[in-house]
Amino acid sequence: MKRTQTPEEREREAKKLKLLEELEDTWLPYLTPKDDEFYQQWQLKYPKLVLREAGGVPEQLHREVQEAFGALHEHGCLFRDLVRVQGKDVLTPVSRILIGNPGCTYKYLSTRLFAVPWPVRGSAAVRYREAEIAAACQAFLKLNEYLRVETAQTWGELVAKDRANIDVVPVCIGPDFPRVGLGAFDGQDEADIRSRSAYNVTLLNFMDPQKMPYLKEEPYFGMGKMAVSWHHDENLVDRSAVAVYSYSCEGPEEDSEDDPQLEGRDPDVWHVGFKISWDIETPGLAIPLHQGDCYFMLDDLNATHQHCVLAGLPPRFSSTHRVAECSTGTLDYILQRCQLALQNVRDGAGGADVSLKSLEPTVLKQGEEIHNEVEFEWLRQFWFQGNRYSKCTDWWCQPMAQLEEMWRKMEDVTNAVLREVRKEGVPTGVRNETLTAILGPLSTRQSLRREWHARCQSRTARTLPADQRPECRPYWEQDDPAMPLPFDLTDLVAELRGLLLEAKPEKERKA
Ligand SMILES: O=C(O)CCC(=O)C(=O)O
Ligand SMILES: [Fe+2]
Repeated sequence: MKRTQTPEEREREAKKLKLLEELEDTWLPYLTPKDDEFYQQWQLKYPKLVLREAGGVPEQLHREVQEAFGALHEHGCLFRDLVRVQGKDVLTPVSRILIGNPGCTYKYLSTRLFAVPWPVRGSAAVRYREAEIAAACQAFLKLNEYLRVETAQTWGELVAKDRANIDVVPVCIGPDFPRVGLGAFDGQDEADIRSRSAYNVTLLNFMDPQKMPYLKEEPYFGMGKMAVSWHHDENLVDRSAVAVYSYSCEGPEEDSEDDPQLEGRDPDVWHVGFKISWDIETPGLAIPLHQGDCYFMLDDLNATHQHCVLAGLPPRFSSTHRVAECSTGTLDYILQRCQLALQNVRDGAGGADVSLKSLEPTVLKQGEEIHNEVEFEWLRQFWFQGNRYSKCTDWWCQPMAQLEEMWRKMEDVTNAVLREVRKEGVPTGVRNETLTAILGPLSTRQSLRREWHARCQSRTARTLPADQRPECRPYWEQDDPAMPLPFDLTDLVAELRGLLLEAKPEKERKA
């Protein structure tokens, strides 16, 4: 399988390796609540990280949320994702499900997750497979609302404290004076805070360490086994908050004999780790998370810092509420895009003989780009995840069928465009402009199809149970009479390149 790594990924990887080399075989220091400097460092270097212990959350909400986690787990609604990391396909150790606003999606590690809708007011009733699944989605909506309000309030208080500090603290005071940080929240008003706390999805995580014999060791600080490696959360609205509800299924007060002699974090207890990106001076933090604890990453914390999840002994769930950047990630958005593309089809004669309203290169190019977008960002992403979505709800069935139907029409459109460029007697200049406009999107289509096809065949993909196994869809055989164009576009792209070259004057061809 070909490994595709972006230049940024390569650069980051090199930087990381260099950092690890510099460390040689020493660990960087990190702090836990057992350390005297823990709270001071937290206030000084991690002021936008806020912990809300379980006691501060309503008892009834705990009960509903914890029952909801259990129900989704029992009904088999959580799945390990086959994500792409540094050009390789890997299964996440944690199982996940995305719940959120109807039609919303969230993309991470090249994987678009499709939200199982929670029952927001004012949108059509959702059919769930089981009453318990319906109740669970309702519970996470309630938790979302609670965390949204708590986030905005805590954030507001922090901004106010920051402002007060600036006003009170004389300028001559030393740089290490503990405070939130001079103007750390510059120019933020209530509206910013409100929109950056307006969580539209939650990504649920589950892992039972006992069933995961191989977990990676934390590489920089020696914090022990990780359930989730160091990362920034992706695909979020700039400076938006993330709120996490953590539910480790620990027995009643199992109170592990806290041996104060022992160095580092307790390996039986789940923790969240924090570090400042690219900083090897500031100690990292490992914050223990007990049943029902919540933490908040406010403002730019997620951008300036990285976090990881350190495994404990018991199974654990978490619900991570986010403001997904979904300007190109909602069902309404992609439906509108498809409608835009199909506006170029003249009403009437359908099928293989579609006729196009405009042959303008910009119009054709846009059409082919939308064709790629719906195929690779929606249809292939969806079917790559097997049949998992139907476990909870049939909500995505009709939209996916509709998108596929529109995509199928776009195959006819591409076919019609090709008919035009192959026509005898088209002036060279016109033909070249058309060829130049469509060659980019068509060769992208060709290489992405190849990549998705290979991803679906990967060894890891084939080990998955049948109902989760990636489906390469749409897919059709070379000689399928129902399809106007082949699945594999290698020959076609070569033909178009040839046509373009042919039409160029001798001089240019040599250059
Ligand atoms: O489970 C947690 O506490 C956080 C998980 C996390 O970092 C993530 O899902 O991005
Ligand atoms: Fe995260």
